[in-house]
Amino acid sequence: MSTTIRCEGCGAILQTTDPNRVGYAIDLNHTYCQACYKLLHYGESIKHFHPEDLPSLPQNAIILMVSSVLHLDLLFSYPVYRYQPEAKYVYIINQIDLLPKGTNLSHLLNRIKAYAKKMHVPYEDLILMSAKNPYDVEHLKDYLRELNEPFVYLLGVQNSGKTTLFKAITHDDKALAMKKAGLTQEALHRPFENMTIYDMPGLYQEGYLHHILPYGIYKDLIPDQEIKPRIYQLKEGQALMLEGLFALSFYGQSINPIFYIDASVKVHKTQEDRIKPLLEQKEKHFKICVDRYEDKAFKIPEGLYQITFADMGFVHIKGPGLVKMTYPKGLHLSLTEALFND
Ligand SMILES: Nc1nc2c(ncn2[C@@H]2O[C@H](COP(=O)(O)OP(=O)(O)OP(=O)(O)O)[C@@H](O)[C@H]2O)c(=O)[nH]1
Ligand SMILES: [Mg+2]
Repeated sequence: MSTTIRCEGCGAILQTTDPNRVGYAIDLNHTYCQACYKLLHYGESIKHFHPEDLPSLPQNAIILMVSSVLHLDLLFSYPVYRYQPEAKYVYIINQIDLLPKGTNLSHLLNRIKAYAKKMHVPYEDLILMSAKNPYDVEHLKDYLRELNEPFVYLLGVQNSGKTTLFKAITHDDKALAMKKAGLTQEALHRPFENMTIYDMPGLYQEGYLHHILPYGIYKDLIPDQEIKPRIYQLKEGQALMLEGLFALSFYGQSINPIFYIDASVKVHKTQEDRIKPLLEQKEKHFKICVDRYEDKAFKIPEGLYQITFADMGFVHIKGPGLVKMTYPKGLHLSLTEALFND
């Protein structure tokens, strides 16, 4: 009889034959595959695998669609309900602890509800929470008890916090939850009372930082603590540079963009015509990763709008106006209404 031994960090089937394939370990008795071991102990990411397959889901399932507040512009872009139309879909808007204290959460919730309606997305509930807040996790457990279905699946984009939630609900202490995108390779499962909770591999989102940057760099650009909004005043001809990655410029007299990004991300003011030479210089830092920078103009209507740049954060801008973003080719950018008032 053959048994399958899995890595307890990422769920991959352990194998000792091919170091270039997922799940490689020197010894099948190890708790972790080599990739998870190196990530856990040395913070080193040796290879980026993107799990592709989504297993079929049973009808009597609760699907917790986990999204980070940083990924909300793409919240309803995966037609996941097609995988199992009979399941109950509950949207978990996770990592709300990243938003500044005092953020108008009811405004955020109403915006998301309006967005779901516009996109004709069916859902059972929308829950705003933080997987790192024990009080929120207890609430979620009560909620699951009430629904009382045998199978609960955590689905969503990579790095949205599925494994963090899985660990919090089931008290698993081995699964790895870190900023490495695509960490969970295959479904992990554990009991929670009379239910089974499945932590699924993350859905791959093209255009996020992991698309162009190595783990060692992008892990420091993604916020992990409460974001303090940064307000800038720009006059005609001025621009802002974010690290060597993004630049924001505009057409008009003045603009007061408010950035929601990690505290460690350096932002500095420059002149619009300095963007290109500065990016070329800065490129040294990201040289191996960024092939080419592109420009994109955003026409901002009247009102408060949000430009989201990959999974790094977003900026709020009051329209009307015309804003230009310069960014590494291939990174995801979007313009939406601001999800909350400043
Ligand atoms: N601040 C904050 N960070 C969180 C929260 N939930 C998860 N994180 C962090 O987000 C990162 C990714 O979390 P994971 O749980 O590994 O994400 P995942 O969805 O399982 O990712 P994949 O396995 O790649 O699909 C980790 O650094 C977590 O500590 C949260 O509610 N608040
Ligand atoms: Mg995971």
